[in-house]
Amino acid sequence: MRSKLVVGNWKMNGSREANALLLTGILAGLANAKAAAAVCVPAPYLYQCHDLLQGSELAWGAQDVSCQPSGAYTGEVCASMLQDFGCRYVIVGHSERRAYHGESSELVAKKTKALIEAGMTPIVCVGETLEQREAGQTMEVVNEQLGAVLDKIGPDALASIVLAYEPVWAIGTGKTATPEMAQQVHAGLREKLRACNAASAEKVLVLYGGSMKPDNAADLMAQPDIDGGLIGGAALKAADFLAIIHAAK
Ligand code: 3PY
Repeated sequence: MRSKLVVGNWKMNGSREANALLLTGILAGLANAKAAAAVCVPAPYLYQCHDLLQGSELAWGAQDVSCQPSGAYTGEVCASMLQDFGCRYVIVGHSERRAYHGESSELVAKKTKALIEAGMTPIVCVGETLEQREAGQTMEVVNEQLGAVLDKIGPDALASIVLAYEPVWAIGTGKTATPEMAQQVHAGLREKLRACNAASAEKVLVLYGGSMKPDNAADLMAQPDIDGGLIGGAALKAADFLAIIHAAK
């Protein structure tokens, strides 16, 4: 039986004042949650999470990382810096990075490896566009994205990742995959994980992302292969984020 995990992806939102309110609001409502919870915040606010959340039940992390260890890479942030600020999770391969920053599956795989080597948990995002879904290519696309990561990290490191299925057509659109549609893809992803390392595959958390909200979270997370959520807009309101966390049974 896998535990549940709910992670807020704040994207490029926040201010010191708003974050303090949001984080204290979340902390106030976490008691008796059955799911573990985390927030992935913009890099400048990692120090604030480090200050406010240390010793609490709410973990924190970042939304991207460089695949390089250090050096002349202007604007980049490397894994050891994220670790310095107590990051437990780091999102890699979010579709917004693949689409707006041209990130390839090979680059996402390198970032994943860098994070594992630095002792953090990568949250590896995969997902298909609407055109790809309509062309019947969903599994082909997500298996290619996942496959690049598995080839790079190898079977022994499989248990070190969290996977997130985020259909691109459900991100920021308010559209959500039905629980059955999402479960079908999650089950397919689990099969691919099993082919890599059967024992570790049962332990890997596979989150659903893409307009998960308080009113659909319970049904999505009741599916056998949906182990939690990667939450966009609803993670920016303490009440909504807490409702999702508490929807996990
Ligand atoms: C969304 O739900 O919009 C997301 O992109 C979560 O990562």
